Amino acid sequence: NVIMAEQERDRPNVLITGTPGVGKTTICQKLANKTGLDWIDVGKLAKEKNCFESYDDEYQCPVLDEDKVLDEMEDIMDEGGKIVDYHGCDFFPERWFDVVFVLRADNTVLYDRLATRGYASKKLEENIQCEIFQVILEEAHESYPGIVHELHNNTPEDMEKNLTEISKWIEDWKKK
Ligand code: DAT
Repeated sequence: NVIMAEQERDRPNVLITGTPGVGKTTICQKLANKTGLDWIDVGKLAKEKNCFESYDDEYQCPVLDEDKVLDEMEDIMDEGGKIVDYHGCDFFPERWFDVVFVLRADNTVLYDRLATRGYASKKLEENIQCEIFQVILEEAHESYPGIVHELHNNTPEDMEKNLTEISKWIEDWKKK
């Protein structure tokens, strides 16, 4: 029973998503320190548990075996108190999350961050397009209607503000 499962969590499950480079890793790490919730980096988990089905030569990245990732995460998510970090969100079950934050960055800011990361131009351009067309924001709204918050994350000041807002959301949830 979906509703029962949600009520049984005594700490919320939070999804932090957005295009690569918007600042998910940085925020999740700080948030985990600040709130005591556990940070689940889905890309890292997939690597550790070998959840890849093939390798994409064009993009030079492994292709996720989504079903295997979900199997690996199921028991962990049941515990509650998880901050999930991934650049996609449409394959997780809706019932896993109490709130979703989509981080956003302006395209010039994102361009610089991804160029610094050494992304090849095709991959870089596609990620910028993804951000401009709000692909992940729309994916989030479709997958988790009513619980999605968009946060702009261009500057260190933005990051502090976002950390405060997400931490406050978590504290308020626990009080309810
Ligand atoms: P992601 O995990 O979404 O790919 P990241 O946390 O690795 O992103 O951040 C990408 C780079 O941008 C990294 O060098 C840190 C920097 N960064 C992240 N958030 C920032 C912010 N709010 N202001 C300035 N720089 C930021």
